[in-house]
Amino acid sequence: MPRYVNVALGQLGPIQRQHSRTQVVARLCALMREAHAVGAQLIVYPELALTTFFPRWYMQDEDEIDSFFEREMPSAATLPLFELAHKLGVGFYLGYAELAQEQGNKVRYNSSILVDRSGTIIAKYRKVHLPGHREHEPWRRFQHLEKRYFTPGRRFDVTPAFGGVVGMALCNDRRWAETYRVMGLQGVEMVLIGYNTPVHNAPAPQHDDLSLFHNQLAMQAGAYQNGCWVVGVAKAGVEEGVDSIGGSCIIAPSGELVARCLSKDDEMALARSDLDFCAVYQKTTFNFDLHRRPEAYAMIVQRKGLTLAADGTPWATAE
Ligand code: ING
Repeated sequence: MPRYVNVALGQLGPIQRQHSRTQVVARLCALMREAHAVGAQLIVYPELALTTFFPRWYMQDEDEIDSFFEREMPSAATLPLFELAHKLGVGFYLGYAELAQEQGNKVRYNSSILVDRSGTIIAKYRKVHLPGHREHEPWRRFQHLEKRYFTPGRRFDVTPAFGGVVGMALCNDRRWAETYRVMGLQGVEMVLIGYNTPVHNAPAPQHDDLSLFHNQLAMQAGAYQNGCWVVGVAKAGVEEGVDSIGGSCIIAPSGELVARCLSKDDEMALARSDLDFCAVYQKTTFNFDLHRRPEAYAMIVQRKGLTLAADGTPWATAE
């Protein structure tokens, strides 16, 4: 009997600064009801899905920054989503800005949670790859201050859920092969990834026309090279004057797209994902036990970047 998961894309259109959490949660609930109506057991929402993408602004006031973060999950504003999940039997992935307390200190993370079909949080992830910059860079049309506002996470875990093995990542994580491989080495069968991706990438504007292509390429590669399903969900459209891509999609272990959102607004799309389809790749082409050669990969963990050798060359010196 195939292990089907009916998974829905819960794409959001723009969230403007004045939109309240209550208004956004109502939109998330509407998407969940739509997903439930077509048989979904899981719906995936974007990164930072409760507020506008605030790292686009340089802020110095601590209270203003903290106003975009959640101190508790669920809170009074987000509880209706958990209650609906319980009522309908639809689990969800939700990205949000987390204000954590660690040894009495405030720590800010770019986080996501996995909630099961009873409405219970069963996993939390904290974004490992924080893109952008730390200091105010006025030359940019808009900032991308994730390195300023968030502390990076340090691990990619997987969770037994929805009849299979589920992993989580956030936005920029999807561009790095290591993200999928670390979870692939834990037997992941479905990776859930919310994102906010501006069309314009200030350091490399020549990439702007390729932003949707790169979005899909990265996730298709991750899916195929690890024999897993990948579900990518956008917060799309023009938020506070900044246009972000849509392109939410569900990708099979073959690397093929099986479902996609077509708009840049709130939109639900569905795919019936057979988790047993992972084996067609994980037990053959990407049978890690049979084919991988870790003894040749040491540099991947030993080096952060192009560690220049004494003579200025980055390449490994032959033994
Ligand atoms: N956003 C973007 C992302 O990785 C980015 C940042 C855009 C990096 C384009 C490089 C190129 O999709 C987030 N939130 O990570």
